Amino acid sequence: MSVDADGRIRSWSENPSQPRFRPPPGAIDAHCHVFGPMAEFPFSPKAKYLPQDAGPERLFALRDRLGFSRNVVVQASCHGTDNRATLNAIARAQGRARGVAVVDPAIADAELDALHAGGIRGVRFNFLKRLVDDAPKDRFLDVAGRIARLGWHVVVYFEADLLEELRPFLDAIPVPVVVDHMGRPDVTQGSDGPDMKAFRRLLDGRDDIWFKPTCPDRLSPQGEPYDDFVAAVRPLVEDYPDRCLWGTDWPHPNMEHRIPDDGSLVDVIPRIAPTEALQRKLLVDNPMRLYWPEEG
Ligand code: 0GY
Repeated sequence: MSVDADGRIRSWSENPSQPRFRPPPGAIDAHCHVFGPMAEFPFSPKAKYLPQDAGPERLFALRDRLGFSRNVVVQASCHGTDNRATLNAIARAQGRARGVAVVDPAIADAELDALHAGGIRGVRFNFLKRLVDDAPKDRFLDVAGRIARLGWHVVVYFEADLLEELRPFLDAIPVPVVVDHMGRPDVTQGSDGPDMKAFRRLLDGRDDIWFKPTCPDRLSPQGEPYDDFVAAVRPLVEDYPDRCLWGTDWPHPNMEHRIPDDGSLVDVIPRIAPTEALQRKLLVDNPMRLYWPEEG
């Protein structure tokens, strides 16, 4: 684990391997974050982890090294509802990034408009108790209703054991829903274990629920080369090819004890999306529909 003199942790590799897989032209890393830089964009007093700076320049260098064209920057919990670090990354990307914000549900419509002008296209609702203090469903539903006019969607992050309890809430969201890391199933159960079955029931209930078949590093007890993750997840991508998005999750919040190699993560892509047609949907067509619809 890498901790600096100020107790700030590093959860990303400084020298990731070069992947063997080359993403198709126009590929989008649709789940990544930035941390700070703290001197410009301080972390939230409620942050549950204190990372070292992982700013836009590092993100763009990784994008280029891995062969991606664009990023979707998802506001990380360590920045709370202050989206300036995310907006800064988008602004510096010269059109090659858009983002997902975390907002106080009481946010004014004019502030939502300003976020839209800054490249935000969705809001994230986080239900992980280790990351956030509270997750007020009623207020989340209120803000979900208010982003509909902007054409935004909701990104939700929860763990598999919360899915049944969240079903009424998820069903009531009046805009498209994207589920981070497939709601963290237990991949050791395989592709038709209880967690994947419950997740498929969610997807089958509405045709505008999307998912990210991401984070083998978080979900695979085996670790590299993530065979357990691939076996559980590939059928989901094959069966719902128009509703999946992929991302690195760089700089891998909270992964300081098991820092993933970004090159190895990219090499999982052709194993969960084995044809060029699937890879194009996962990496280009699907994220373009959500984040750059005007180019469609
Ligand atoms: C992820 C996962 C995690 C963290 C956050 O916003 C965050 O801090 O999302 C996690 O710790 O599982 O998607 O980045």
